[in-house]
Amino acid sequence: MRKRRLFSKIISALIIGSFVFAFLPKDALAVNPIVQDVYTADPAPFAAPDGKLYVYTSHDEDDTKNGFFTMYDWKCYSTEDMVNWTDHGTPLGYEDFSSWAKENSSWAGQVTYRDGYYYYYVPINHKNGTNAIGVGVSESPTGPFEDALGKPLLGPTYGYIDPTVFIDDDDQAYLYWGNPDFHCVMLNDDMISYDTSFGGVSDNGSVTNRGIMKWELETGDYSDLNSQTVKNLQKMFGTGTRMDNGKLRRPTQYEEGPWVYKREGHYYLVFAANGIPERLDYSMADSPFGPWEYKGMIMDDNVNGQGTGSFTNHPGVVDYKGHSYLFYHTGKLPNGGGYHRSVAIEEITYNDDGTINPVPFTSEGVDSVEDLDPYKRVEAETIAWEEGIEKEDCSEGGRNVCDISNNDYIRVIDVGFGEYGAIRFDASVSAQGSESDYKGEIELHLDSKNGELIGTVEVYGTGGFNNWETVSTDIDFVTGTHDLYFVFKSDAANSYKFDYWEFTQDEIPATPTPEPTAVPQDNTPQTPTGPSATAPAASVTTPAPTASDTVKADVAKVTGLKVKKSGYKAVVSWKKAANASKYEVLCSLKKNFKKNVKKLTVKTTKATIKKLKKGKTYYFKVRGISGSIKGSYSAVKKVKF
Ligand code: FUB
Repeated sequence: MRKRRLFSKIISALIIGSFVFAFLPKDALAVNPIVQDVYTADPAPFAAPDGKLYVYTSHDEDDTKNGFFTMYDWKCYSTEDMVNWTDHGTPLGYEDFSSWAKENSSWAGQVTYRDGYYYYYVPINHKNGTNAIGVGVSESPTGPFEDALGKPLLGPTYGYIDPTVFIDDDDQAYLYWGNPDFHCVMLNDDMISYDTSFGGVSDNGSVTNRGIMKWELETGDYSDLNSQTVKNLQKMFGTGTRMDNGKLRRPTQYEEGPWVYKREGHYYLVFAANGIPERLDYSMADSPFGPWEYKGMIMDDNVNGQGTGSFTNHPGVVDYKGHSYLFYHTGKLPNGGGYHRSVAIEEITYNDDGTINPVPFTSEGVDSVEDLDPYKRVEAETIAWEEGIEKEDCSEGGRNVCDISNNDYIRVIDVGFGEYGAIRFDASVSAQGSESDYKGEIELHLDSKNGELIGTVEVYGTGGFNNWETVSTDIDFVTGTHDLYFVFKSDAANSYKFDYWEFTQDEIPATPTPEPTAVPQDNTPQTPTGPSATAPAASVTTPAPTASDTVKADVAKVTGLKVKKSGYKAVVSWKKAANASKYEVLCSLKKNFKKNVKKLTVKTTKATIKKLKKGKTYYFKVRGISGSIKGSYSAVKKVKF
């Protein structure tokens, strides 16, 4: 979704009155919807063997064609904390099934894993105009997936949409799907074929395709609503009231979007229910083939008089890091609606008997389950909330943030700086133009967009958007857990790109070795205790060195600082400082070195600082370092370029 200049869009839409108003959460703590730069729908969460939680979504195009779902591909995101989501781009599209698929039909799919491969079950329209279920395969959870069969796994026939896959504890895999009827097959171990050794039998006794179990929820004979068949179906899927032309169209609540899973011995079927607008209901069973028992609603389509903004809903349920989550979709992004949906999450709770407590849809969403570690590389496309930026495939692999303009921002929630704190920030950026072309800055703020400014990095041309360079700044010892805001400053649109970032932690002091208790040296008799009482008295123990013993000698102050200009570079040199094993060189536009700081760490007594700007005055200073010991800074040198 291009949500450039979000607020001006909202304002103009309100003025012209044609805007389907979808609220933008005003609560600074909002995490729903979880993706803001594109419209996402039909979430399928998957706790992968790598320990991450992935969510696969379908994708509503910005440009809706013929007033209907306009969907060409699927998206993938991952998290380790439930609030910051890393964008993995487009792992699969209808074009990957081009030998048999029709464009614009990439609807709700689901991924699972078996024996080193990931399988993506997706519904797509067949070239003959009906529906079919295909299967993509990949060795990576982020794809790319490719058509495993070169033909549909199921279909083509009407109503074959919304596959959900589930592997039971005995390793038997099941695939369920369908609107209006609900079906199930037992997948073979290869995950790309199914067991046809038994006759598919519908609930009302008619034999269907071999291997396909079918509950006829619309196509059956409902002329007698008091028949045992109808009563059985209603016990399993609820009593439906959906009418068409004065006739009951579906006798149950089941609509579409099934999600089947097992938890603590219970089998669950969660589904989109109650016609349009859809809510989410569920049934439970003691076996993967049922019989299902209808249990009621999990998520209403209307809370406090407010609708979800989407006439469909679609569930995905998962347990992750000790919590249970319901993924669903709404139309709550700006310009959102039934064909412009967005994925959201709520935590769900279970009762002792396995029943699920209903949850409302909210903008607050869920809390983080752990802090994000800023001391390892973090992809810039790892985002809880953003405004203005876009993401794209990166020339270095993965994704990067792009289309950056002035005051666009990214929020990352619960960044754990820890007790010892961050002292330095590095970011990988790229920009058109040469190293003397100033492009803008990235400001680092804590806890809000206008919160404490802890550092700023300047961005200059790197010789092209595919040439990535690291820019750095010192940070004034940030500790604890904070939300981190990257606020982008730039005079021009699309001025630079941002690939990843990382903080450096202050050196953690060595843990003092506990001093052993010395055996007394006098001849006072000891009271013997325990089996060692007969052992000869220990001789005097030599105490192990303590932390204070291991402190190295002071590092001498750096002297003899010289700065020579060489074009837009500064060649900085100084005299060797006693006990220093390396040196830290700082260069700043500010005399107090609080802002616009370039920092280099070198082992020699010379360093070159590049990309300085003509006409600007810079300040330089150097200090020696040995392990955790830092010497005093040299006198400051001031040089105009
Ligand atoms: O996204 C297209 C369709 O809308 C899905 O297949 C249904 O589940 C509903 O969400």
